[in-house]
Amino acid sequence: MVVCVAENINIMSKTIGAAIKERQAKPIQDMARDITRAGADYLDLNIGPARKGGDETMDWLVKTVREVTDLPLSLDTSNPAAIEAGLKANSGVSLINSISLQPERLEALLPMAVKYNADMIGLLWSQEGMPRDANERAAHCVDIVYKANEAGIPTEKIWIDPIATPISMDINQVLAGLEFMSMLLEIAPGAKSIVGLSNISNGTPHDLRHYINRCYLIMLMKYGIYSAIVDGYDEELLTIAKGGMVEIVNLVHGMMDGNEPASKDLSPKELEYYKTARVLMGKTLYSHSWLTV
Ligand code: THG
Repeated sequence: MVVCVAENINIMSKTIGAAIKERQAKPIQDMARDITRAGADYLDLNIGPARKGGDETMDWLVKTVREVTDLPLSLDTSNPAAIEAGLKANSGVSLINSISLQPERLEALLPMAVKYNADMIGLLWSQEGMPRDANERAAHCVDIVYKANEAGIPTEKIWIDPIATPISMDINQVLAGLEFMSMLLEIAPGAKSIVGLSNISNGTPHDLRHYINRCYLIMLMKYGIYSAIVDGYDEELLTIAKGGMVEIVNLVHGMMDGNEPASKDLSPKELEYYKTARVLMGKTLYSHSWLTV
């Protein structure tokens, strides 16, 4: 079972963005109810950089969502004051999204995680920017767990995020994320993990994005991924996360073990996952038409 953090309440969305700016509760509450019913485990509340008035915005958003759901909340903004406003306003469980290795983030946010007894996402992003490979991710991971422990946060409350990037940009980063996941248990025993699945399919034609997200989730599950940031409206993805579609999961995991299925024997659904897994494993070059070739 993979813990599903729904990404849908975010300021980049046209309807939700406008509703947040105009303090219209209804579209947000309707969505929060829908996603709760669909089986999400957490709601990510993403208000972006929120430089001006972010604290008021997060306070309002948390209270608005709280009226219709008891789900734990992931507070997603780069404004630390807005994170704290969310932690104060939330009567339930909070996850800080996120704390990177940038000194000012560590300094501002680690004490908040302790004070409000919140879990934290440890984002493997440093002063030098994006990690280049699995080894750099491993080094950052050790660093952030050490610093968080030192501040009084137990490893069990740290959700490590290796940072997923679009497959249309660089397959090697996708592979590095997977390789890192295969190492995490040894690097940081007891730490949790989280990956933003939709990051991978950013830049992929809209109606095809779900194929990539679902297949990448299955691949991460091979290494025991703890949670994923997901589209809460993607039923098939939630089914996979909750332990369903076992045959498809076994097919993809078998491919990762080097078992090449006879593609002429595959059903259309299996073929869809087979082709997508080949792209995500770096065996077929990504192109927008990967499903039809
Ligand atoms: N790790 C962590 N936090 C994260 C991410 C991560 N927060 C932000 C992001 N990545 C996860 N959230 C989203 C939210 C929306 C989309 C992708 C990731 C998205 N939206 C559609 C689009 O832009 O085309 C549609 C927007 C809409 O209309 O709703 O792709 O990796 N820790």
